[in-house]
Amino acid sequence: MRLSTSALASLPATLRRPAYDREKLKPGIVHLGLGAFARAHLADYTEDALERDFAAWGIIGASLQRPDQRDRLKPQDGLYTFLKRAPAGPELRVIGSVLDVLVAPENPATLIARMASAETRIVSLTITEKGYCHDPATGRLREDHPDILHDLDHPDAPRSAIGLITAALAIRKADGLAPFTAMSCDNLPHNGKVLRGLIRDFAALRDDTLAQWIEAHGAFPSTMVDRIVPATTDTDIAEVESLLGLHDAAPVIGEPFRQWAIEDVFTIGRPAWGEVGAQLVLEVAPFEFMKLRMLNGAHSSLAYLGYLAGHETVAQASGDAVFARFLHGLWAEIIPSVPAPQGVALPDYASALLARFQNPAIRHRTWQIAMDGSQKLPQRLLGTIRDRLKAGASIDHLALGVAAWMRYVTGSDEKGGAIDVRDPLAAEFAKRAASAGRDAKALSSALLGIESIFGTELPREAAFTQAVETQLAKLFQHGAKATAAALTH
Ligand code: NAI
Ligand code: CS2
Repeated sequence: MRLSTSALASLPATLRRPAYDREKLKPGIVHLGLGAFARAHLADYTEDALERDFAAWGIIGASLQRPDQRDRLKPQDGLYTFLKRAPAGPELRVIGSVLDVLVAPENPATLIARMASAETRIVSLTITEKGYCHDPATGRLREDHPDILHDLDHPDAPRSAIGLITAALAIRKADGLAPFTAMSCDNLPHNGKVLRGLIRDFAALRDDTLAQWIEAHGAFPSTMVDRIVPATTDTDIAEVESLLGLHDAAPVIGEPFRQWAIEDVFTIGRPAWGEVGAQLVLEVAPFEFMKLRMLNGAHSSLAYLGYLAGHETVAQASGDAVFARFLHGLWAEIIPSVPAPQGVALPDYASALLARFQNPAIRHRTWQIAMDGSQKLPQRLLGTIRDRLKAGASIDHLALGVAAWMRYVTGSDEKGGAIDVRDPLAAEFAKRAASAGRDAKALSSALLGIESIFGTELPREAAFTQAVETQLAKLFQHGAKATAAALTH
């Protein structure tokens, strides 16, 4: 039998399911990019908030690309299972806060109308770093981006999140409605400020008065989001079915840990997230720095080094003593660049991160984290490197993280096998790698020349370019594990 509203009654009484009258739940949030993370984080917090303070905060999800999420959730009335995997064992919860899923490419007007509706008070996003059509090094809108060019030509049928949000805000302005709050939940530094700039700049390309209205009345809270949520596999689906006793085509898997720091600026209210563990703060930056640099910087470095050393998952790579030691050395380089949030001891935070990475119940593939490095490196490693260079401090572990990315994007692993490199710039990497071969100087110089990743200043810093070139030469010569083992700290 399939998970559905009518099937809920067949579940064991102890199994957590919506503890509010879901038939009466009205929508209040549109979420763009309804992937695994949003359903294990935003929707989980919102489920708790609805149980605490029932109000019109149901979520209408939207995919801007494929219909698969909608096709899996619609037959289940939007219900799905969240399987929390702790070392002590699994914990199931059926989540009901997602009411429906729209597919933008099928009918952008329907999604825009939903966002423009007075019912919609928040539009949130997890569209991956590449979904913002921005330049990762500067955070500015890429006006030459194919989706942006398309949306300027087709303002009523946009395909980018930026175009869709702007089109909906234009209708709200014309209808005399307040703008919804646009809340990014992606791993970008000051994600609210970046989103505000992108929407304002895109609107200005269409209509200056709209841009000014958005700038004057819009709300774009920055957030720091954290929960490790690997992509769901067929094995996960089978395990959930055996635990639940029902078939769920769209479960999500995650760790028990969750954290959410949110700048408390909302135009028309928000769910009771603060009452269920989210931190409503004036300034998200300390939380962002800490998380993006210490968790995500380590995640990306470990993903490239671990993959090259033959580790399929983060748990396997961080469980390898050589890479656990590398992580300690990396955090020793990162921590001095992170202003600790009040009450947080960063060495303890690092120890907690290692335990989270080593959770054997979470099968987070190094290959998945390795994706889209061109969109991730600036905020995860390069900002820290700039700060360390300014301080005249060592960057050997950080440079090895960048060098491992370079080695990875050549598309050839240490056994000569092909690597399926997923990145908007994958073709560019392949072209530059083909001409450089295994020459560390040529390859590092070619990749450092990609301005949208490294900007113009950093590639002029000899301390940086030489450190990366040295580590890359060692990777070619000795491999990832021996190169990491040789680092001292
Ligand atoms: P996912 O692959 O399950 O979902 C990604 C969503 O983004 C999909 O709906 C996809 O259609 C959409 N998308 C991809 N490229 C897009 C584009 N160019 N334009 C518009 N939409 C696009 O991935 P998941 O796990 O949901 O992660 C999504 C984002 O959430 C991450 O990129 C990150 O920023 C954030 N996040 C993820 C965490 C995790 O552990 N998975 C943890 C913390 C943050
Ligand atoms: C990961 C993140 O895929 C990746 O790039 O580093 O999604 C990571 O799992 C989250 O940021 C953890 O909160």
